[in-house]
Amino acid sequence: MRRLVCCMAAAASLAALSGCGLDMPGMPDGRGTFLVTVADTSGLFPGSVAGEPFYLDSVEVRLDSRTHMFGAVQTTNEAGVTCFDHLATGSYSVFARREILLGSAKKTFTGSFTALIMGDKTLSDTLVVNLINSSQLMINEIYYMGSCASTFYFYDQFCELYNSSNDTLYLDGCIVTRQLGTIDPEMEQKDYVTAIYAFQFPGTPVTGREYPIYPKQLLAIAQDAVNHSRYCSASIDLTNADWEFFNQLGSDYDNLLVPNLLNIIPNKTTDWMISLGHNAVVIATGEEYTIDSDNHVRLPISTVIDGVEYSANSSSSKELTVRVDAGFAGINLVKYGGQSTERRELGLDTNDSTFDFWNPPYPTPGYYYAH
Ligand SMILES: [Ca+2]
Ligand SMILES: [Ca+2]
Ligand SMILES: [Ca+2]
Repeated sequence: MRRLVCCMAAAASLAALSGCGLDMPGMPDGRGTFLVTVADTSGLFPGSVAGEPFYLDSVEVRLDSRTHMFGAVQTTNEAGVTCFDHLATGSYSVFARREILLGSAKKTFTGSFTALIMGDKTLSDTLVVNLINSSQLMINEIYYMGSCASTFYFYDQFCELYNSSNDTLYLDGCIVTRQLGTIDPEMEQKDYVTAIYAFQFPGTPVTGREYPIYPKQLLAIAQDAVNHSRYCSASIDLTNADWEFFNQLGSDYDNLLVPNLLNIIPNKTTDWMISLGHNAVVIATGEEYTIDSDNHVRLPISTVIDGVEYSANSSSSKELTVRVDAGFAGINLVKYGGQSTERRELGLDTNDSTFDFWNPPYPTPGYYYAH
């Protein structure tokens, strides 16, 4: 690692890299070049100063197209620079990740942005990474694709939560939703998010201490806690799910051995069924919400603990504010393909699901896909 003290030095190193000479990512039709410089300003790296850019070597940088099927991974050099070339015109997501040992603790720094590559232009940009804050409750996995196309079987959907902190947290009164799947042009001006279905853990929000999730615990909430492989051989057994969505107003199945989250919307009889295409799931503290005139639930963003939007198509229009999730999980997933979407790394939450999630080949309720 070498700290560059002036911009001139950085510019010179960028110029030296023009035309790359690094590994080709393999897009023969493309002529664009993208120089990515990765820097930290936290002052946490040995030899760095807080507030000043410190260029990082050995950073894994991922480039994923948002407009066509393409992905490449490269590593920054001693000047903190890496180069992708032979790129086709289009929109790309850039993700950087670097681990260091601080004392005895392994810390992970990440950062991401999107960029537009046009024609044969060379684009240069600097990506500033930030330390992952992993002391929280988060959505770790959403399995929504279903497993049997022949019978349109998707009753095996589940949502998995993870406590990435070192403290026991409590789920009392927490709400888990299916978000309203519409494009709202005024979404970014609103201080709430809107759910079409909402289910709540028992207990008192915020202050309740009856329903723990222990440090590093993964907890699965099943649409229905049954052995789905009896109805679809490619499906999974969810009889051991930790919790179950149960709509007491409908004709929902209730596994009496698995505790329930109950529907909170008047006259709503539907189970927690989420879209197989494009949708979002939010968890909120449950301390405050209102029901609007369309019988939808408005959750103040200040009460949102985590939210994940998923879509097979990375160029979909956002339905969940970028203040909760800037990207999409589940990109390229196929309906009834039996694949799931899960965090790339336990506790990795940058609020950009395009970066935070990948698609393991099968669902892992209550455990993590080792990869
Ligand atoms: Ca149910
Ligand atoms: Ca039950
Ligand atoms: Ca899992």
